[in-house]
Amino acid sequence: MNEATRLSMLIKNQALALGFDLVGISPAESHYGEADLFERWLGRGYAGEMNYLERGLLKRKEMERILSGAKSVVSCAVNYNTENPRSTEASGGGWISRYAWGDDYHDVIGKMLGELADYITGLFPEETGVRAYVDTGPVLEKVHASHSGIGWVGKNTCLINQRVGSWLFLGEVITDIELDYDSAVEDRCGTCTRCIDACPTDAIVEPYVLDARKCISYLTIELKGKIPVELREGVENNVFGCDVCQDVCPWNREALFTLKKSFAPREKLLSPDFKWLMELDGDGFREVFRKSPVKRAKRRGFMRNVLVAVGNSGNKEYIEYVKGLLGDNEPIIRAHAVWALWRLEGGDCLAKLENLLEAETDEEVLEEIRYAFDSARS
Ligand code: B12
Ligand code: SF4
Ligand code: SF4
Repeated sequence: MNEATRLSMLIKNQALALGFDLVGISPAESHYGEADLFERWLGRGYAGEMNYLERGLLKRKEMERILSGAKSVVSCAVNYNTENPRSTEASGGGWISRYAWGDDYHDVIGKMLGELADYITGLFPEETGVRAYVDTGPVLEKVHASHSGIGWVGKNTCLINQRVGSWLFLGEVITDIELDYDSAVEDRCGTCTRCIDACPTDAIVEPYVLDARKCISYLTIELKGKIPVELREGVENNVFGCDVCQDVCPWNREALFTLKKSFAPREKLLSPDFKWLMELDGDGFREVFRKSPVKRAKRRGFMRNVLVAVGNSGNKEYIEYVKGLLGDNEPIIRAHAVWALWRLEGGDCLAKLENLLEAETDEEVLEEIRYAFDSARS
């Protein structure tokens, strides 16, 4: 057995021992054709406000800029699927996407990758270059994972493993040591188009290409300001992320379940009750979403999403709760409360909105009030 083969075996065994479900290795090549497609994607404006993607373009294209002498990428994946209903089966309440039901994967997987990186450096007496990333690094993670044979990138743009499905978190250790490389697996989407057909906002604009600006995941997690009014209806009941294009994927029909306790759902986050969500104040939000990926949206972003979903619910029982948020300290929450109230009450809320006009000074909230009046007139 040559040295690269021996080291690759050791590293893969260690990754599995640390709890990764899948591991594969690919060369740290600079110019995969995909990097050019990524640039074209940016050029079309599909990244919306995610400016960090463009900022990291050169690093994404040339790994040498991340780690001098980079030779290999050890791609790892952890399954986060649990035995709970899909978004397409659940009824009532909001929807927090599956990946956010348990602990924040950045913490859980970051720690595992750190241990793998330490193991790799410990294999050599002399200094070895390693960089470990999960999600936030300037790395095209799906591209590297697919070249390392742990799955293919499907038409929904998620990495899918034939055996495990696509409920996977990805992470990688980049290193300057020479290893044995795995080969890519074939694309098994075939003629299927379920994800494209099911996407509520038509965000998959062509097979394998996502316009993030339309994607509910982007609108409810990444976007900082107001959700564009014309896209709010499409958000349906999603209050953080979206699972639809994975829930309908045949490769997830018999997806395996995770053994990681960290990703077990926190009870109240499964189809969460809207009344409960609308009552969360700053302390309540911090308490419920401690160590959860949802904390990223902050209360103001999360409550914005909740109000859009409540506005879409058509359920008049929520009116009093929405009214309670019309006086919130955060303008973005007041703005979306106006919209939700208009959706639930229609013309009946105009007198209330008229009263608000007198005290409101924030332009974004005023814009929503004017929108309700204009819609009532037309
Ligand atoms: C930005 C980002 C997003 C954006 C953009 C999503 C996207 N499809 O890339 C938004 C906010 C929408 C998002 C959503 C989600 N994300 Co995200 N996201 C990222 C992030 C940080 C960067 C990905 C990226 O570079 N996107 C840019 C585009 C260009 O990449 P791409 O889709 O791979 O682009 C390829 C295609 O467009 C193709 N292409 C372009 N033009 C053409 C033309 C033709 C003809 C063809 C064939 C191909 C083609 O080539 C491009 C390059 O390969 C990664 C982490 C990372 N560092 O990689 C996580 C990551 C991709 N996300 C992840 C997850 C879990 C999610 C969500 C499931 C979360 C949720 N439940 O809401 C959703 C899934 C939505 C979806 N259908 O993809 C996981 C994916 C795991 C997996 N199994 O694939 C990652 C890897 C994070 C992680 N470390 O685990 N995400
Ligand atoms: S995550 Fe939801 S909105 Fe985004 S592409 Fe998939 S189905 Fe469409
Ligand atoms: S739903 Fe069909 S087309 Fe979409 S990713 Fe899954 S197999 Fe591929």
